[in-house]
Amino acid sequence: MVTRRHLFTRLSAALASAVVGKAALAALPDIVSTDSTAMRKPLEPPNGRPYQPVATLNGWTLPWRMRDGVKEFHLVAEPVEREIAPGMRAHLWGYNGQSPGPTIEVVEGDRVRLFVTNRLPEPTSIHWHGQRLPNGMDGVTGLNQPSIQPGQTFVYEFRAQRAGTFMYHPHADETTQMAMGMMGFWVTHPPDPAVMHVDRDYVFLMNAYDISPGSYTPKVNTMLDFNIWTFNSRAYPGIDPMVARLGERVRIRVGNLTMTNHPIHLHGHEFVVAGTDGGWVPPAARWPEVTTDIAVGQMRAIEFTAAAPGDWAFHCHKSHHTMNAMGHGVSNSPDDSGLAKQIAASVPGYMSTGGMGGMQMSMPLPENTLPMMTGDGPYGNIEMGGMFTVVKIRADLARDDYRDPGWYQPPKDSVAYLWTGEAPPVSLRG
Ligand SMILES: [Cu+2]
Repeated sequence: MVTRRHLFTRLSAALASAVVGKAALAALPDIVSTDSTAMRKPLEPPNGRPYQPVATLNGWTLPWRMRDGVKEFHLVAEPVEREIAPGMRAHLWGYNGQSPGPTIEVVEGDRVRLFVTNRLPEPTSIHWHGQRLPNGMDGVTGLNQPSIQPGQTFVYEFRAQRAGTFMYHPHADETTQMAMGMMGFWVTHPPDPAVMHVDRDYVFLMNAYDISPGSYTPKVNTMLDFNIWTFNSRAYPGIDPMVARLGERVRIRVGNLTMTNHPIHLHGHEFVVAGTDGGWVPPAARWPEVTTDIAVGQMRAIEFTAAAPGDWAFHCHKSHHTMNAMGHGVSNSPDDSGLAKQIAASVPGYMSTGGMGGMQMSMPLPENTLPMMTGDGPYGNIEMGGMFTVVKIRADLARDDYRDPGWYQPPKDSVAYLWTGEAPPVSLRG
């Protein structure tokens, strides 16, 4: 484990060769870093204009330093270790200790200065996806700037011109660097906190990895056949629940930096798409949905009123995206003929994907490998992995409480039940 002191020592050495001028070097903000996967409480702004902070699933917001009216952030691109879910860790690249990097939160009109230090073994750059900014701050290697060499620190500076939902990611060796987990969320809040006000504002990025069972490092040349589908580099049951008090207005902002689209589905409620990559959707132009497709490179902000108490599933509706590694590359024959058993007798390790519900926990798995369908619920195995979590709506929740309230206790006689009467006679038609 690298200690903080070591990090600082390494940083000092790296900075000796940095491209920024001496005055800027002396002014570099401290590096704030974490190795935690726990969701931090929304960061109330200690200075600057007020806003309502967001909650990052299994993540956090990067503190800034206010200097002469400019919000200064320090991002460090570096190798990190991320727990994907209990039982599996991955060797990724990210920012400030984790993948994804910390969320950046500013207010429309803020002057922002971002110091980006490269501690990766290869050049990088950083692109502020969706922002209006000077062309030279857009971060495309070769087009807008030279790449940030290992050890160098670059400075980006612009005014946050439009409230909305944004992302940051490299525009250098992209397939490798995003396949390794380099990305982060950015929220620009409206200047008036009463505008587009919600009670809870959750954010996360969708990302995907190809990590062979028994290994730790993503295969970066994979283009399509990923086997770990994640929200903020976490797979269910490692993903935080999104909790809300009954009646609250809830916003969930999602960015997609995988290589495919994800139809995101909420149970028990209708929502509207209140924001896209380009800003807020005018209220008259919104329509109700229970699923919305989020294409590659897109951001969506959905909103709904937490109208019904309970534990409501929230997930990608591509069913192989709610499965972990074991679901990929095995035969896909649902076995109702006993064939799988016959094959298994002669082919060691053969499994069919059909009919496997409920037996996941008992199967032997390679080291550092998540079961395909998992998650212990109040009624048994939830049989979900990957891009799945739970919206937990409770009447008795404090307004600032983001902790997991445990499983829902439904009112008596409100749960589907086993029918135990007589079977009716079979009637044939025609
Ligand atoms: Cu999906």
